[in-house]
Amino acid sequence: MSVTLNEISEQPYAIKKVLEDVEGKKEAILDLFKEPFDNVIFIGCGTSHYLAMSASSVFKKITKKRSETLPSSELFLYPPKSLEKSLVIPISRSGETSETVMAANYAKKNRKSKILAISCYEGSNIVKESDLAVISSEGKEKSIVMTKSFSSMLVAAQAISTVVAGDNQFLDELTKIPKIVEDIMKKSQSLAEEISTTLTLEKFVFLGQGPFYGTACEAMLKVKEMAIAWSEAFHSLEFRHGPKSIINEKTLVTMLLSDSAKKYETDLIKEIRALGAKVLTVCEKEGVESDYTLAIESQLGEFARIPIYMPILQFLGYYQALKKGLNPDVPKNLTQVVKLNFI
Ligand code: F1P
Repeated sequence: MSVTLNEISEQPYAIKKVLEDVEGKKEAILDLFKEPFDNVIFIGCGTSHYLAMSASSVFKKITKKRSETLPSSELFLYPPKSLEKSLVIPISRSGETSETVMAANYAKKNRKSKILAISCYEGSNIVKESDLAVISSEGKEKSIVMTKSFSSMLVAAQAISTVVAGDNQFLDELTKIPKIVEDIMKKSQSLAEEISTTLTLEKFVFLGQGPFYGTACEAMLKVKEMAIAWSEAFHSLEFRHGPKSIINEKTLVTMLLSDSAKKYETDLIKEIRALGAKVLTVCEKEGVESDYTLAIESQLGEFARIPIYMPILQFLGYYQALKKGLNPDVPKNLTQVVKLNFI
């Protein structure tokens, strides 16, 4: 049995456990935020960078505070000003990725920033560098590609946002996610398998606005890593401004439908289909004309339901790999952790 397939299916439990970890660290999180940070910078590499994008979007919305995202390397190569008044939130499954550890080290030692780490490994270097850490203990993976680590660490970031904002209504929404992900798992798997077995595809485009853009980037990376296929991600409405020229009849465009941009995204789906691409729409409820639809029926707002969109996106990369006779557990050219010998 594939480790990746198992780990995709283990997401509900990993999410449930990380919510408990945040619950246990509520006071420590509130203590840390007593400092009047003028910016909160989420950083990461690869999947964790894309996770940081969605996490920062949620943080801004829920806490109404300033936040931004950087790939870890940018933080120490092109450091933003006033780092000393910033909180840096490094996200790293392993907690050992060289650029992320280097960035945290730079921010702490050279700029006296505070560090709040999100990782799957308690004893990792990134946790050692941090003033506080939230750990997704069940997010640990044998697979090289990140799946349950992504969704559980994203929920950790969402839960931290609710603690900082004192927004119990949003926290209540997050506690519903494990069961909804459990309930959507089979439907996600069979739809991804159906698409991969019935369509001959050569290009994959993932579209998302706001909190869904980071998630679209992560879906793009899953297809690249597991299926070694051409894939790109864009803010939904950016697709018209040039990239749509790549559409052909072997293109699958996946729309991660939001609430705020739904009207515009629904019009765009019509246009994309008229150009000959197939469209998979991942959304809250049925009613959007599409070639394939996964309606999650979560009753949750757009900033809460992001992790529920993940299984179908991960299964898509998985089944595309199988279709090409590839082993998703052993992606080409990749290692589980990138450690640079000069850092
Ligand atoms: C993240 C990462 C993944 C990538 C591969 C190597 O590492 O770059 O994005 O898919 O698994 O590691 P981490 O900092 O989250 O451990």
